[in-house]
Amino acid sequence: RLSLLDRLDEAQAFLELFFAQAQGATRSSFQKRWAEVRRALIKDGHYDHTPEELTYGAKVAWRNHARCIGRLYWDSLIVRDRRHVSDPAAIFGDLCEHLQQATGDGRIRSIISVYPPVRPGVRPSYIESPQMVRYAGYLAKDGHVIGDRKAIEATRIARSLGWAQPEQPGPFDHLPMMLRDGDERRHLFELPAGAVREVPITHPDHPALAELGLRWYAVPLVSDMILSIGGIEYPCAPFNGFYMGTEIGSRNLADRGRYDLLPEIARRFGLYAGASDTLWQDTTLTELNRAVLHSFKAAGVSMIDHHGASDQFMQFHARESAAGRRLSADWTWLVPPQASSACEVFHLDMEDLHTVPNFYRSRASDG
Ligand code: NRG
Repeated sequence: RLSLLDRLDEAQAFLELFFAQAQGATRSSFQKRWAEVRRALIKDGHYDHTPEELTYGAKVAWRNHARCIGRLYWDSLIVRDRRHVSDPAAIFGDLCEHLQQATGDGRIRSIISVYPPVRPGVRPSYIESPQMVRYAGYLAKDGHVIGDRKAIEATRIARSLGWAQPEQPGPFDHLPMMLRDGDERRHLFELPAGAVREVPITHPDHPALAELGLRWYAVPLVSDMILSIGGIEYPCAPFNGFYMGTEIGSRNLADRGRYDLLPEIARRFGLYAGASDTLWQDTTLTELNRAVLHSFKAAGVSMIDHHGASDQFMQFHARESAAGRRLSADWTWLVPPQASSACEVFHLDMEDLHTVPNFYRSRASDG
């Protein structure tokens, strides 16, 4: 992606940033490291980050990511340096440990695992699945869908690669994780039983919701983004934080292209009214969001509501300004899909500055 000149520029800028924040760093320690990195880049087109550089780079990539509303605690990211783990089976095994560590007892920890970077002439393994945990989607001949509509294609591919789908397809079947090795060969791995913490969705006042048997997994572990630090790209650097309720309540379970549950839930709650100006969809969305927040809280699994997330983001914004940094933010991604104008972020001017270090996608995007 980057030319040698761009790579040199990014490396220098990153090292300047790193040494400026590193305690007790002197101009001469930067000069020494930069001379070394510059030589390596010119000679081999590559340099290796020290563990400290990698840790700081991953944190700053999060701090810079314009589409994330949850950046206030960027400095508390736990960075697992896994650059010595390279084959798909070993990566998958290691990621199972990441998931377990992140899930804990429900108080979710924000973690990133970093596997080998791209080197000149050598492409490392990477993960094709957008997240470690995904639910399958099945399209019946009559057009009826079971599960996540967005995963219909991935489910078909998994099956064609030998995944034995459950005899009785259900709405929340775990898809196997799909990795590619350096030769672009696909490898499938099934998540071990018990590895995935899930939360059954119930409503505080409407027992009818539990009858639908809805659930969602606790930890969003995003696995298809490329981490870019100082001109070096890490195509396999899966990370997790925790959910904002609307991701599940307003999108995953509600979008027409996902579980499309609004009509069904509205009917069960007696909210369905046909005419759009009764705002039955708005009311149903609110109730579904209440249910998601209530269920995660009852299960003791970390989750933030969108008002809390908006407030945290404003705090992040204030801290960044105080540190003399310009805010890079993407309004279309940051503004919650629920009660948008009641959230302060709706009223904030934003611009995506595409700052590096950062995370980006080379493949189709996932919300
Ligand atoms: N909307 C997606 C997940 C995207 C990332 N969300 C996070 N990330 N909260 C979904 O599965 O609904 N994170 O790292 O916490």
